[in-house]
Amino acid sequence: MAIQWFPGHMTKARRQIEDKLKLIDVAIELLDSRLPFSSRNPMIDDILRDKPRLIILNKADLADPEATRKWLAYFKSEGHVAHPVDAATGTGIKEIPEQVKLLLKDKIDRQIAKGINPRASRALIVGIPNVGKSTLINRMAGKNIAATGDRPGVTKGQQWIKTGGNLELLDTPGILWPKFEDQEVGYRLAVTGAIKEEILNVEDIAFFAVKYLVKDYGASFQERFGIEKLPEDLENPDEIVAVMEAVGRKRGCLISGGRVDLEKASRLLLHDLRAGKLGRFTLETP
Ligand SMILES: Nc1nc2c(ncn2[C@@H]2O[C@H](COP(=O)(O)OP(=O)(O)O)[C@@H](O)[C@H]2O)c(=O)[nH]1
Ligand SMILES: [Mg+2]
Repeated sequence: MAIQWFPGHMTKARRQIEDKLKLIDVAIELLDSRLPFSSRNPMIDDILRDKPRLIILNKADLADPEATRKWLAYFKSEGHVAHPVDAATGTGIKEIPEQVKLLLKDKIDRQIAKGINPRASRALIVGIPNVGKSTLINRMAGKNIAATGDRPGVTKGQQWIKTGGNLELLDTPGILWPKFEDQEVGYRLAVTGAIKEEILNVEDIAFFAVKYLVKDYGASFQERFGIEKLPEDLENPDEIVAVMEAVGRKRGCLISGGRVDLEKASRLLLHDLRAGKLGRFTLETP
C-alpha cells in the first residue's frame, strides 16, 4: 500500500492552525476513542508546541470502556489532561469548560492577582476529518452552528461561539490529516470510516476488522450473525473468509449458485460495526 500522507493538505492545514494559535488560550485535540493512537496526527506536538491542550477522547460511546480507561491513564502518565466524551448525545460535554479552567488556572490566577478581570478563555478544536469536531462545536454551542457531516464545515468569517461556561470556541475547527506509513494504522482508520474506501479495498478492510475483532469481541459476531464456530487460527485466511461468508448468508448477500457476494457482505459488516451494532470496541491499546 502506498504511503498516505497528504503533504499538500497538511502544509496548508498546519499554517491555518498556526495562524489561529495566536488567537487562542487552549487547544482542544479530538481523538477517536476507538483508536486514540491512529487518529492522532503525529505532528500535533510540533504544531501546538507549548499551547495548553485538552485531549478529548470522542465517540467514547462506541469504544470499549475498559480500553478507554487505559488510554486515559496513559495520557495522564504522559502529562496530558484527557477527557472522554460522546459528542453525539452530549455525555461529558459539560465538564469541558471546567477542565479548560483547570488547565489555565495559573494564567487566570495571575490576571486576577494583577486586578485584571479575566476574559472568557478561547479555544480551537483540532482533529482529523470525521472525528466529531462539528458535532462537538454544535453541542457546546447548544444550537446548530457548524455544519456536520463527512466534509469539513463551510468556512464563514471567523467567529467566536459562546459555550455557556466562560469559554469561547473558534467556529472553524483546525483540520489535521491522518498520517500512516504503517498499513495497520491505515486499516484501523478505515474500519472506523476515518478514511474512505477508495484508498483501501472494502473487502480488505472487512477482512482486517474480522481478524482483529473476532479475537477480543468474538461473542458479538456470533450473536449478530449466528456464527456457529469462530476461527481458531486467525492466521488462516480461509477461516476469516468463512466468517465473512457467514455474515453474507445471514444478511442475504447471495449471488447465483448460492455464493456469497463478499463485497456486499463487507460493506454491511463495516456498516454494522461503525453503527455500534456489534457492540463497543477499541482497536488499539496504549
Ligand atoms: N456515536 C458517536 N458518533 C459521533 C460522535 N461525535 C460525532 N459523531 C458522528 O461522527 C460523524 C462525523 O462527525 P462530524 O462532527 O461531522 O466530524 P468532523 O468531520 O470532525 O467535523 C457524524 O456522523 C457524527 O454524528 C460521538 O461522540 N459518538
Ligand atoms: Mg466538520
